[in-house]
Formats: sequence, C-alpha cells, structure tokens
Amino acid sequence: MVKPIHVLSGPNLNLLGTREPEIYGKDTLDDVRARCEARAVARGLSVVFRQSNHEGVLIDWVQEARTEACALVINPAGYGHTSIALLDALKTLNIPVIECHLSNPAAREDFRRHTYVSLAATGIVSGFGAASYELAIEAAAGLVGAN
Ligand code: CA2
Repeated sequence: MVKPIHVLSGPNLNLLGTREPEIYGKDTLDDVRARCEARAVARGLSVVFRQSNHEGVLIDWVQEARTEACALVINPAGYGHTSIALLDALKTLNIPVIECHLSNPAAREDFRRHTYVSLAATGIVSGFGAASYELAIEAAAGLVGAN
C-alpha cells in the first residue's frame, strides 16, 4: 500500500476564497482539497490535506511526514518567507518536497521573492491558482512512480 501524499497549507489559507480573488482565485480551501483528492485518486494515490495558522503545528506535521507520507506538498504561505525552523524540519525529509503557491511570489513584492522553503524543495509550482496544488500532486505522483 502506497503511503499518502501529505498536503500542508500555512497561515491564513483557511480564508482562501474570501479576499483578493484577483491574486489567489475564487476557490476555497475545501475546493482545493477536493481537486487534490481527485488528482491523487486518478493516479492511484491518496492525500492527507491539512491547514494550520501555527508554525509549530506545521513543523509537527512535516516531522510526521517523515514516516507517514510518500511525498509532501507544502504551501507555507507567509512562513515560507520567514521560517528557518520550517526549513530545518523540511531538510530532515527523505521524500520529494513540492513547494506550492497559488500566486507567483517572484512577480510580486520584493519580500516575497525569497522563500526558505525553496532550499529544501525538490521543485516549486507557483502562479496557477488552485491548479498549482493539482500540478504539485501530479509532480509528486511522477516522482514516486505512481501510474
Ligand atoms: O501565493 C501563495 O500561495 C502564497 O503562499 C500565499 C501567502 C503569501 O504570503 C505568499 O507570499 C504566497 C498568503 C496567504 C494568504 O491567504 C489568503 C487568505 C485569504 C484569501 C486569500 C489568501
């Protein structure tokens, strides 16, 4: 039995769909979850989909992924730009790590151009709205050799 892909979303993404649709799209996080689940099932995989506003909780979930996941998709949101602790946790993983962003941070304010998470990422998908998550699932499925 293949382990699930763990999909983590960081702070404020629980409010997705309620503001700035021109940047982040109209989908809610529940819509994103449904799209990820459908993509994973189509590749014979499953997802564990979680969101937290708390850095330590995200770090606990990254650590859990060390033994419980076949790959990790993470939209670290604002913590990507600030959290060395999250980077340190990600660096302990021996599975593919796909960094995912709804927007394209490189095309926005200067402070979004750098993410610590990128230093531990196998690859990055950004700028495609909710589809970024789906593309990240596809990338993870390819990396773990799913059908
Ligand atoms: O584009 C992304 O996915 C980001 O990770 C979103 C973060 C931002 O700090 C990153 O630079 C890029 C912000 C998440 C804000 O969450 C939202 C809350 C309500 C409506 C839309 C987004």
